[in-house]
Amino acid sequence: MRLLDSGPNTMRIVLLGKPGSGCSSLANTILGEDSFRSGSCSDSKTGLSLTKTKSVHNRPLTLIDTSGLFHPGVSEKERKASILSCVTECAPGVAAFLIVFKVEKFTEQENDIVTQICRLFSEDALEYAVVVFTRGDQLPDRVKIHDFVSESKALRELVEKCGGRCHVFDNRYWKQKQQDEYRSNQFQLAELLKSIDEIAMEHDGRYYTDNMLLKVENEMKREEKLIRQSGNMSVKEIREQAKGKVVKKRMERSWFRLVVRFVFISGFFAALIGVIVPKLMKKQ
Ligand SMILES: Nc1nc2c(ncn2[C@@H]2O[C@H](COP(=O)(O)OP(=O)(O)OP(=O)(O)O)[C@@H](O)[C@H]2O)c(=O)[nH]1
Ligand SMILES: [Mg+2]
Repeated sequence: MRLLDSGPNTMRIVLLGKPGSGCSSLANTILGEDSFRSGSCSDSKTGLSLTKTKSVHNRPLTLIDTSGLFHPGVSEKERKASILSCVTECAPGVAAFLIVFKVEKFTEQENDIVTQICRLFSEDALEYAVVVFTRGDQLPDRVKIHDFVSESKALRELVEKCGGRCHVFDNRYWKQKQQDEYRSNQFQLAELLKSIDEIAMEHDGRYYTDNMLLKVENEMKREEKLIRQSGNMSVKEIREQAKGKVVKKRMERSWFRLVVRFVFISGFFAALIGVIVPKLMKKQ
């Protein structure tokens, strides 16, 4: 675990959700500008995570939009690349995970996203997580998001694991100041930021990290050192190049490992056949 202020002086907030759940729109609502593309022209088709850093209510936030990470029907190679892209953006650690759902029935699919998040990071990630709903306009009148959550056992249990933190936005209809204070993105953003501060306080200012993130960070630091020696570049440019190099090297390593495994397994079966077949022939 490391302190929030170590490394780049920003709080990395990662948005994770089922395709189309509203991650990019929510990131735009939080930043107050259209930095991420949403809808049919979304950036998620590349499967790569995108980031934007901005001061929001005096907090330097880096939002990591991972739209595309959980897209079904992508090849193993594409999935690996999108996971690596997400991990390099999150390293060395994450201040908060926003698990994004629409206000609609919580099904096995939504549950599966949570399982995948815990597999990619770890169960401990939920201690740093906030459940955030989009399409708040679909909440019935006077119903608050905690009432909606309490109607589903699975959702209730998830929110409990996330320290009871859950908020609701409507990226389309709650932009302007509403008569109902609760149904307003400004109000919900202030509440969300309080939850993020709460997470930092609960962990004494330490952000979430794990072996994978630390390993990737170390690899990036090594790459950064080499890049720095090779020319005059800004810190940001060096970091971006290092991310690209780590992703490329890790992709190559994973293919190399796959080939070695294939050669090993085929060799094993060839040897097995070489031993068994002659023995069977002898018996006959
Ligand atoms: N009514 C309403 N529409 C929303 C809301 N949030 C997102 N949308 C719409 O839902 C669609 C998907 O939103 P995105 O922000 O692209 O969702 P995403 O999770 O980033 O989607 P992918 O990147 O394609 O996986 C877009 O057409 C948005 O305009 C919301 O709160 N209310
Ligand atoms: Mg998106």
